[in-house]
Amino acid sequence: MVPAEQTLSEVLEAFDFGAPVVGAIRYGCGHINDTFVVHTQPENCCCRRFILQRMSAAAFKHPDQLMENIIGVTQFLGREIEKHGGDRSREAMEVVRPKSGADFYTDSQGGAWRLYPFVEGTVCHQTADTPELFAASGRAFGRFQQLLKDYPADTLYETIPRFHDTEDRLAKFKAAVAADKLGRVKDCQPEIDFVLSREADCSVALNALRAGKLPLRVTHNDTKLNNVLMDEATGEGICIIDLDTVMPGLVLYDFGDSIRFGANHSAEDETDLSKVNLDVDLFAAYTAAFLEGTGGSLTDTEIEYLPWGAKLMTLECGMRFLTDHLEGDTYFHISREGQNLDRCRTQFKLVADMEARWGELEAIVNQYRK
Ligand code: ADP
Ligand code: GN1
Ligand code: MG
Repeated sequence: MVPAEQTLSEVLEAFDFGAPVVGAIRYGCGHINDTFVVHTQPENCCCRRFILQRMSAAAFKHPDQLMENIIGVTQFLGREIEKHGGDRSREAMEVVRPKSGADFYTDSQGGAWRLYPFVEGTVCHQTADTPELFAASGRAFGRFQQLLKDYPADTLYETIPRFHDTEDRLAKFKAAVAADKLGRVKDCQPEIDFVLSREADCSVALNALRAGKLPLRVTHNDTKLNNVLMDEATGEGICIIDLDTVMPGLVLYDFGDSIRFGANHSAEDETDLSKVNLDVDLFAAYTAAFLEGTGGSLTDTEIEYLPWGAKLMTLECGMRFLTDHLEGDTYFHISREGQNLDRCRTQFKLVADMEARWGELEAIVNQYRK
């Protein structure tokens, strides 16, 4: 794909912003899409902003299906939020169609672009500095899960096939090690061994699903702290964003991915591993708030498996970063060489911490079992 800037002016022409565009610059810390904030200047009124995104061609092979999912989900969420007396313009995303009336715009280089109003008066955090903040994100993700409980799951396309199929992620990882396309295997042996000694773990959630112990639900599947917008005034999580991977999944995926990213005080690509530690207090705060958000709807077994969600999502994500490092960084955006290996190492440090403190995690979760 050409750099997104190359077709940006063509793309800006394709949408009606309702006022003159005065600028568009890169925005946010996502690893997948190319995100821009567009500033417009309405007459006699303050600036109105939009989020303009080129969807990742490496991640999403069918932008048409992806956008059908997102339009369906955002409209459904909007109606549910209204029913509950909320403000859908701040609490649900809304797709702004291009002038053509299609769901998205395809540029002259084949890039697929979409537009959303910028949700103003919100903050997007990269680290959970306090348990209160992390709890607020947990309530929001739990509530999101609840709001979608009656969504017709069979109408959703699988935007990334086998997204959280940890067994499949393991197979892809092994294939990348065997291919060793860039000769990087020699520098990652401890990390490779870390995965190989945990092969059996990769089947724990899938075995429970196959045995009928865990139900499929409509899940977000990418519940990082920076995928929820927090109200600037109240600190509550109000709008869940990054809906690209809303698909049927296990609730432990949503719980686990939040813990993976947020229950520590370091950046995902921190190179000083002494700074990367699981914060059990943050784990507890999130657990309580997430369960509150789900309105007590999880089964006893789902709750019992929550620590596994945390460990599996962290192990899987580390494995994905390492796979991408071995394959030449074609999936996750990087800003420096070796960044995906650094990201992998933080994940494995967190997995090791979870294993060391497993009893504490189980005890916290047990408090909430019926
Ligand atoms: P990626 O898939 O690359 O992570 P996201 O959809 O999460 O892309 O967007 C990247 C960032 O852009 C988010 O973390 C957030 O800071 C910001 N963002 C996205 N959508 C909105 C929105 N509607 N209003 C305000 N900020 C947004
Ligand atoms: C990506 O899109 P973003 O940056 O919120 C990725 C997640 C990973 C995460 C790791 C579609 O999330 O699965 O857990 O990076 N999203 C996709 O930070 O692959
Ligand atoms: Mg994101």
